[in-house]
Amino acid sequence: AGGGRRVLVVGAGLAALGAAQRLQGPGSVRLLEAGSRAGGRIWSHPFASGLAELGAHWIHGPSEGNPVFRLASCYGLLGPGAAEEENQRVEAGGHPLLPCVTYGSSGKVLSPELVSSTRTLFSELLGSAQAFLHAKELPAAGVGQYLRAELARLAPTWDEDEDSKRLRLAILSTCLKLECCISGTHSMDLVALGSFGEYTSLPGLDCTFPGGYSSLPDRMLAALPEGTILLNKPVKTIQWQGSFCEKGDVERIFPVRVECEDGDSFLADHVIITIPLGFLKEHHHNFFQPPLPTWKAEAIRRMGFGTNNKIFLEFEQPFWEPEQQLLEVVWEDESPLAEPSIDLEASWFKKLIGFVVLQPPEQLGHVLCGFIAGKEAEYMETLSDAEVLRTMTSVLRTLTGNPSLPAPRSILRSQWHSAPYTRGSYSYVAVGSSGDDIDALAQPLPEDASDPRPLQLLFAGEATHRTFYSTTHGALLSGWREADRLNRLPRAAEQQ
Ligand code: 6YU
Repeated sequence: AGGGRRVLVVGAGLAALGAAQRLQGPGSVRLLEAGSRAGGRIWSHPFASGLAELGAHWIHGPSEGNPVFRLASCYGLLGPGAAEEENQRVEAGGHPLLPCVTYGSSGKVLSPELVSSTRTLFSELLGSAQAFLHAKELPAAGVGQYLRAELARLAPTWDEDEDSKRLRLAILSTCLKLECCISGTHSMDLVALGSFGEYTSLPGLDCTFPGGYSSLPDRMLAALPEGTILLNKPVKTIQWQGSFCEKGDVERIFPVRVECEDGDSFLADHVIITIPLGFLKEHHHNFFQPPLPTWKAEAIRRMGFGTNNKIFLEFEQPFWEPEQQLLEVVWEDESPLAEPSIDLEASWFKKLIGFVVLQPPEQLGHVLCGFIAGKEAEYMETLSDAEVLRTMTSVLRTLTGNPSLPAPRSILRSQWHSAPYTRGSYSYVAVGSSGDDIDALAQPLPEDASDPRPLQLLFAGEATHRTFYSTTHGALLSGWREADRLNRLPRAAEQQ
């Protein structure tokens, strides 16, 4: 790359691919990816007779305002139902709406009326938790404390027998655990009440990719010039505010030098950093030279980044009915008003919220996808496949009341916390943090806009989108945002 700006992008997830796709003007773009594939937290993996999504599962809110939906439609990657206008108008509030059966730990299916009225109560409470966005005073710091205080106030007013009350509280416990999966956190107590209303849901009935979510990053990558991406290239350090030149060309000075773990190094005018917040939290002190300014380092520290994992189980034959698409799990002795167990070894599996039935079974086989968040999900990562499969078999036998329910034929699970270049699943606004920290994370460096070498470091990735954090569309928009920032840079300022 002789003339024009030289841009490096660290990572090859949706934010990075979006940035590369959008950059304009003369110059070169190169993606440095630590792993052996593009897509990052989008990862469709062969399983049973089809694919399992180890990372992102749905397009949340597939409608015209969702860039992932628009791009996937334009590439022809979605099924016929997804494009229907009727589907796009559904207000699902960011959740997939699936026909459900709820198993209780006594081995019986719980009353759908009780489950449905409890769910309605929980969504109303959750809605009220989102209303504190611009409030001057907060009744609690965390969403969890707020919800529990409301439940403690309401429970004595429930006009029903003790047994129904007990079951209602147990169902509410599952609702809270589901919320932990959605927010990617160990406990809703850790999620900031004051910012909870800032996350924005788009209209549309959540949909999946018939050919796997990975078909999207694959298509984006295929549209880039050959050689744009270097795989298995983990970046070790980024030196900025420097004056570097290539051997034999002392004329052209670059402000940034990126060094990889294998010793290779690359010089650039601009680097777009899309690495997950989990990695940044662990490594930013040594990763950037000079270190990040305190305001950015503090934003990284304050923001939340937790774990949501999936456990896929393949069965010879389904034990569920064909119309059931979500098998929910309720531990009948639990209550959100009681202290949760801290014995991970003895009760990690109780954090599992249930299983989504993968569709269509003719194509994918009889596969359940379990969801589990928090420390329990991280503990699960330390167990072997055989141990997890054994525990899941025993849980399902308890829930169905069938001690001879056949064990699953095979298992696959995600291990996002152990993944060295991710260290968790996605970001949330933690107690002590706010949307301002997301904006601080997104601020380019050097911070002085009149610096003669502007925009040396740019920051993208899901954790840098103030209203769509934790989603693929947030990631994509953040990549486009940073590319646009560079595209707007006056040409004169690009050359030193
Ligand atoms: C969505 C969904 N979904 C489930 C699970 C997970 C996530 N998401 P990337 O990590 O992709 O790329 C960075 C790259 O950088 C990566 O490849 C690294 O290897 C590389 N890298 C790191 N360090 C490096 C180094 N040193 N050198 C070089 N390279 C390096 N989103 O829309 N629908 O159903 C789900 C789900 C289990 C883990 C999800 C979902 C999140 C998305 O997957 C994620 O945001 C993007 O893919 C990230 O892209 P990126 O480019 O930023 O990073 C009120 C309120 C609530 C708030 N939450 C509500 C929304 C709920 C979110 N839904 C999640 C649910 C599921 C099931």
